[in-house]
Formats: sequence, C-alpha cells, structure tokens
Amino acid sequence: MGRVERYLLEGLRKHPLHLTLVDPEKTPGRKAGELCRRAERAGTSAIMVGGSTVCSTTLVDETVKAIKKEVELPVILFPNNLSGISRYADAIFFMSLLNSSSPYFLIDAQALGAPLVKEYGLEVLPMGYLILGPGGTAGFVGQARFLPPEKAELAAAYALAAQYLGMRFVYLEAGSGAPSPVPPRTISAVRKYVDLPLIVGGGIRTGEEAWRAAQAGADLVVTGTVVEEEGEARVREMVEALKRIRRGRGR
Ligand code: 1GP
Repeated sequence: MGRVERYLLEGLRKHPLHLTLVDPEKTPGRKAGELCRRAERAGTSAIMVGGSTVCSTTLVDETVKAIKKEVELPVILFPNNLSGISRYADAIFFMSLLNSSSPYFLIDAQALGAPLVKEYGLEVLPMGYLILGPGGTAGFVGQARFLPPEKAELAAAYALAAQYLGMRFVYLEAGSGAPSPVPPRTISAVRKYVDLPLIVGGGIRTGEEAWRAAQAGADLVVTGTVVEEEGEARVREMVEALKRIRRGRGR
C-alpha cells in the first residue's frame, strides 16, 4: 500500500474525512493554490484535481504544481480522460466508470493511460466510480447509464462488484453541482454491502449534508462547487460536522 492510501486509511480510523475537489478549468493555477491553502487551513484532508471536460494536461500540470507549492496535503488526480494525468501529483484515482455504456470509460482509457502512470511513478488508488442520475456533466461525458438514485440495491450491487473485482475505493457520484446529493438511504445500502472506503460527492453544500452522508456510511466526502463559491468557513463547517462522527473505520 502506498503513502497516500495509508494516510487516508489512518485518518479514517478517527472519523470520516473531507476532500476538496479542484477543477483546473474553473480554478486554474495560482487561484487553485490559494483555494487549497484556505481549504487546508479549514481542515480538509486531501486535494483532488480533475474535471469532466479537462482537455489540457498543461493546465492540469500548472494547477497541480501551484497547489503543491501552497499545501502539504496529498494531491490526488481525479482524471476524466488521458489529459487528466499529471506527473506532479502524488497519486491517481485509477478509476473505471462502472456504469458507463462505453468500453472507453470502462477500460480503454485506463489501458491507454496505464504506461504513463507507471512512467510518472504515481501512486495508484484503484477505484470503482458510479454515477447516479441526473449525473451532470460527468454522466453525460462518461456516457453513463444513470443509476436511479432511489434504487439503492442497484448501486449496492455495482459497488459490491467493484469490491469483488479488487478495487480499493468506491465512489458514489451525483454529479458536480447536482441539485441534491446522493440520498442517505442509497449510501447506507451500499455501506451494508461493501467494506471498502466509500467516497460520496456531488451536490453536497453544507455541514449538515456532509454529516448526513457520513452518518449513512460515507468515509470520504468530496466537495468542489461549494469550496469554490464559499471557501474556508464552509469547509470548516463540513470538517467539524464529520469530526462529530467517530467510528473507527480504519481498514
Ligand atoms: C464532482 O463529486 C464531485 O465530481 C463534487 O461535486 O462540485 O457538487 O461539490 P460538487
């Protein structure tokens, strides 16, 4: 197990963690560095870098470098495609969009990118990615067959398949800026099935919503939009809400 994975699992022994997502197309370069410095001060645990329509690796490189200059936190790539692979990050969510209708997002992009990930020496965090409807830009670009958010058993079955395939993280995604987050009932159904660290994101905007997701079983709560729009105080509110949940979920 690599350094970043160990760091996350150790953090999870105490309480669920907050991750800050930076989309280099919305918050590029120095602006991203400043945003992450504020998020770090507010207690976020790691930075994810990626966006559904990112097509310039130069932009991703510049953004990751600017973030690394400002924070000590691990920077994890959250790639939409080959363009999302940067040599300057610490790790990569090596992810398959398990409910895509396109083999490209299931396995071909991963195969094309794998040699580069090796060459760059990025730590690999294998992850099963599931997009629930309406799914936003990620769902559209990824050609997802949206999992109906209220069909908890369906999401749980896909998540369990990810575990049985040997992936080490599962991500339930509602889509960036989703009008409502993944329903807690769906999160708890997935939690019952899988032992893996469960990542939940999309449409989470408040401490209360972060708390609800984690109370239902999310280990890692991701927010992007709200950090960009509201900044430090909101991140602190979410981090504090997550700290109220103590459950010793170290694996
Ligand atoms: C998107 O889950 C993330 O991949 C974050 O979504 O921008 O709605 O926080 P938000």
